[in-house]
Amino acid sequence: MTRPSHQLRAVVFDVDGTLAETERDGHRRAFNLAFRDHGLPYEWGVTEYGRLLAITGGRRRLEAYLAGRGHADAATLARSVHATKTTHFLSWVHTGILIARPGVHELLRELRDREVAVAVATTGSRAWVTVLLDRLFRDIPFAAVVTGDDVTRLKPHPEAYGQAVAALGVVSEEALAVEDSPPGLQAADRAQLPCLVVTSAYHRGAQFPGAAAVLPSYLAMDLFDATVPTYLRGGVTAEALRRLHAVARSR
Ligand code: XBP
Ligand code: MG
Repeated sequence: MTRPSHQLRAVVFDVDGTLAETERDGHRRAFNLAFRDHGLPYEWGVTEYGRLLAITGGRRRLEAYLAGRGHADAATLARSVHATKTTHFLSWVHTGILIARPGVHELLRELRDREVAVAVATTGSRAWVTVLLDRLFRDIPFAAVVTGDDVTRLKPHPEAYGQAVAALGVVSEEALAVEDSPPGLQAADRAQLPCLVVTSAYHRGAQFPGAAAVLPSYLAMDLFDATVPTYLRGGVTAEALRRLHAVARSR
């Protein structure tokens, strides 16, 4: 039996900035503690870290920065500092101080209840990603979790999305991505997944060409914004995603 073509069967979520606001006060501070632990005279400020986010993947970000500061052993040093950073970040994940973005847990539950599969495609490290998902969304069965450790090329390369779609057993036309950043949108786009962008703090002013829609939050909007379709103004619900996917596929 053939199944109805191009119905929404899976939603693939990014993690950092999309499921939780992790960057400014989470990853950035963990990097700074790791610099201190390794006796390195660096401290990334809020604005500087925002610029550095253009380099995806914490270890790559560190390596590029350290190479730019003249460290001949930048790759080895980055590996070691990043391991320390991960330990700090993971300890915060365990304490439960990181919270989900408002409205996202309700959306995940709705998708689960409608039997729309949910998955993750992130450049973050597996060591903390799986713990964070378990802490924040224990009742959500993620059908696939693709992390930065599972791919050879990080976003904006589409590899993570390609792996997630393959693991879900769907075709890209049956899936939708949710992202917060320009490299994330590019990755989804290059994997041929329509993408809803829910901007995070660091990417509010960015351009998102090709996004199916761009919203500041998962919650209902209290301002009239003619650029947002009516069916999304009541918040990002499972039904709104189904409609957004249908519209995006028909373009
Ligand atoms: C997130 C990243 C990650 C995090 C840090 O981007 O690039 O590197 O900043 O996590 P996206 P790690 O949301 O597009 O996946 O240090 O574990 O890499
Ligand atoms: Mg992100």
